[in-house]
Amino acid sequence: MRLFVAMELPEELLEALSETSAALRDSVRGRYVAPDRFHVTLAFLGEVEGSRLPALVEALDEACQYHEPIPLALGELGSFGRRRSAVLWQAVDGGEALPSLAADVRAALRRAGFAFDEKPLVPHVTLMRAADLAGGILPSPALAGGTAGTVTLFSSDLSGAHPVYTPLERFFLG
Ligand code: 2AM
Repeated sequence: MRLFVAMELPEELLEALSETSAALRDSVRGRYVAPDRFHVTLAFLGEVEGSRLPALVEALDEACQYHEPIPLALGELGSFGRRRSAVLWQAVDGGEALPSLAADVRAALRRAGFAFDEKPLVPHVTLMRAADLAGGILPSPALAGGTAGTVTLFSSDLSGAHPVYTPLERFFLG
């Protein structure tokens, strides 16, 4: 199965992200991410054998147990990739706590022998894919703050028209 580890977001952030996404609809063409799939990825593992799930859960449990819930604030819009086919996202600021949690999650994965995408963490919530940014001016994003207390192991099923993310296990902070 295809797996990734992410933070689910508090209601205040989800509402503001939905507002930003709605404002973008008027100015940017591309594929919108449905609000029920908004999350902040901490580590992307890709394909993992189902038989390795218990070891993975144990590693994540260990990484999360010493972390407290994290105050998060939404920031500016940013993008990855090409101007005419970009991943468009809104930044998430969790101070030192968020990179520290991600670093501990990644270290625990490494110790347990799980490979993951080693790109440096850029904390963000993806709002659009294949976004055409060549056209107009982007709207100002809606801002909000709130506390996130859950790290979730998700499976990602890409076989249908839209990705389906399924929470497999939740790890509560604090
Ligand atoms: P994103 O964080 O920019 O949205 C499931 O695919 C999630 O893992 C998405 O949130 C995706 O991008 C993130 N992700 C991180 N690295 C990835 C990679 N190398 N391939 C696919 N998805 C990746």
